Amino acid sequence: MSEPTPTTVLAGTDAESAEHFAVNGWVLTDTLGPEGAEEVRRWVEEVAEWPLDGGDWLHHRELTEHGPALCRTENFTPFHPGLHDLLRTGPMVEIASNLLGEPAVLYKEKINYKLPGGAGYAPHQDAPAYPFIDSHVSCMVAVDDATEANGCLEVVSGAHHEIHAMEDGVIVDRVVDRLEWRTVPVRAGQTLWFHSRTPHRSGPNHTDVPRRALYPTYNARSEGDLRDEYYAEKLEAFRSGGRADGMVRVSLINDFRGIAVPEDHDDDHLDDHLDDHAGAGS
Ligand SMILES: O=C(O)CCC(=O)C(=O)O
Repeated sequence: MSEPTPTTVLAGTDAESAEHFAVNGWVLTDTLGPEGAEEVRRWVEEVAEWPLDGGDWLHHRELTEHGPALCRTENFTPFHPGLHDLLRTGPMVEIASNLLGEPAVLYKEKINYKLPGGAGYAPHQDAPAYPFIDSHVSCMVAVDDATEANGCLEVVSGAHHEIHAMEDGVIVDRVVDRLEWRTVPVRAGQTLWFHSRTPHRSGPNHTDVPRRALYPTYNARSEGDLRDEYYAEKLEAFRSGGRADGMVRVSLINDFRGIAVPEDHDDDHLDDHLDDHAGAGS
């Protein structure tokens, strides 16, 4: 098979997609189209308006040069019927099932907002952050066009058969340097599927518009429907406190480069606080 370009868009439900995924550890599909993307954009805006402490969803904020900004929401499908049906039934589950080779079930879901000035993610594999199950397939459903300037994903092809050397959940520099990273711009409505061992990373959003994306993760139903267990474990881990390095704790690994909003944050001292973490979000 010849090396695919990042813009090759496959159906997702056919054998060619499954083979592309098996060989490369990622595949690009056109699941929503522009009209679907518009509807999902509205839904994501509704979720972003939910109160910070008003329910069982999890909102996370980061400190950007523009002040505190929403960076992630998790556990939202129980509270939003449209997003529930999109991520837990229909074509998304069919594609996940095709890529896993057996019926899939939703393991977890998040929205990454990456608002203007929002931080990127260090090189990592998701698998160490996903307890109970060996193999997952995740995807980035682009709500806005994801470009190099606003922090689209970069992936490594064919490197999803092992867990690479890591420190603190992040792939060590000597391995990062020898991997071949490939930037994958994704248009709004397209979906980039990737294996939970596919190395990936992303830069910050240098533009003045959001780069929002949904990230559902699926596992083979035969391994169990463990979504409730996943969130129970995560909440338990989060109760033990935030990250010692002053970054936002959004994951069971320390891949996110966003700066935590201090409890006593006031905008007058924003620059001082950002200076203390200079370079962290890049
Ligand atoms: O949204 C991004 O830029 C990267 C997200 C990511 O790698 C993650 O959430 O694990």
